[in-house]
Amino acid sequence: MPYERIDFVSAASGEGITSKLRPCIFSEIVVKMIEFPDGFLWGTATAAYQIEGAWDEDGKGPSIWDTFAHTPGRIERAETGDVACDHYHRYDEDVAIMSGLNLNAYRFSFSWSRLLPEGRGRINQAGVDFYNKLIDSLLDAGIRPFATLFHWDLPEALEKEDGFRRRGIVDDFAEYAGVLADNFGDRVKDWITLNEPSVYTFMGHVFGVHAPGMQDPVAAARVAHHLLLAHGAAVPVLRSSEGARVGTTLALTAIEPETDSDGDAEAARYAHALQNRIFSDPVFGLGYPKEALELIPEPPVEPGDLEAMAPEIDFLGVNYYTRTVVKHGPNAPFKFIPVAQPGPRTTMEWEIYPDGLRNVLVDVAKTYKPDKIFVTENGAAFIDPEPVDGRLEDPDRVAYLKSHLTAVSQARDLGAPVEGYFYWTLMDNFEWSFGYRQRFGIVRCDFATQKRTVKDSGHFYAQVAKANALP
Ligand code: GCO
Repeated sequence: MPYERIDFVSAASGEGITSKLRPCIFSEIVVKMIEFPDGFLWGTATAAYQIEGAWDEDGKGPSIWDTFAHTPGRIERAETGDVACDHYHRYDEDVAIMSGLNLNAYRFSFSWSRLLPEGRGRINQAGVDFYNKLIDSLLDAGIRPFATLFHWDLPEALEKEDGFRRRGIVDDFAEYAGVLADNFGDRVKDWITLNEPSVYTFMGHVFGVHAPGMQDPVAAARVAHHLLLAHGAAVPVLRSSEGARVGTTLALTAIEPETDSDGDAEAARYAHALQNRIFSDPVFGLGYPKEALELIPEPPVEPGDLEAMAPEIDFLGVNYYTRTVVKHGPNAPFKFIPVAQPGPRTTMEWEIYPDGLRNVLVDVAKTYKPDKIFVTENGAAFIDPEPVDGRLEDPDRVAYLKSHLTAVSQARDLGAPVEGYFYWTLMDNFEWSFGYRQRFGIVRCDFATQKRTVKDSGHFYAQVAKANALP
């Protein structure tokens, strides 16, 4: 097992051994460690709308998520991100928590409408000031910032002009990228253009359960195409600041056929094209997969677009949560039928399936040969107990971390150039249409008092980050 180091620990000291085990030990015990390479990044990921709050403070313009969450019936229990984790006012405390957890990287997103309230043109200096303070405090704490440009909270002003359905938004996005590079590029070196364009496209424009709440497949095809062009336009702008490394983050799901039959294999090809390759193929210069084009309305491709979507990037960000198991369904709307996932689930009803993370990482490494891969999100929601005397026990999340970090290590051994892992998420936060019910954090956030409590999983993750190894 190439990814395990065997350590021999003296039984005399009994270090790390429970008292129950001690009597059984004759001379030595074996502690297996999975080690990560020097410089491996240990972080958490968040997104502006999910944590910042201060939705209309200090000149911030509204985003489509403000509008959506304020619309009755859209979010469970009518919850909103108006206050969320109040990170806008408590960023210092949150950075101190990350530092206390030995983390050396942090993925966050900029709120476009906090910086450019109208989406373009006038810059809101108070927004610039906030992100300057956040970035400086991260750097002071030795935490490397990874900044996402677009984590779905489009300025409402641009949505009024048809959002990502309008081709001209590509220029607006490039202008926004320039504002970020100019103001923060001296200190932020790692940039992520988009977060999960597939989720923004489909949940927001086909299923209507995310902002802007549309159910229009033709619009969705335009959105997908313009997101890819926006990514392509932003890369050179960001790259123009010295030392910048630019990538993008895709939601990738492990797709598995239910059986070995040819029909199930065909279903898996369609599911893979629709859920994964529809964005990853164009980003890496392969254009839209033909199976995906059979399933969605024609994207508005103009000459030169396929090249424009595929500038060279420095890394791929992979968000992985679960797998999709499918069976033959030639007459189903997307030519596959999802079947029930067999394994244990999180409270999101997502199967806990760490092998899928390994398989996805190995698959993208082989298919697209990115220079580097970061796992930019991976995590689990569970029902947590209340803290008792400042301690919160969340053994399921600890087990989830262990199994998924093992999968990352296995993927590395199989050749995937994974150089960092960002747990989703730092602290419990606004989980989109689920509101605050789904808790993913390694830090509990009590939304009534804004008190933060590090969960057992947070303490466990801190040990991993410190040792650069998984005990
Ligand atoms: C996404 C987003 C995050 C989510 C997380 C858990 O994947 O939906 O990037 O904002 O909160 O994935 O669902």
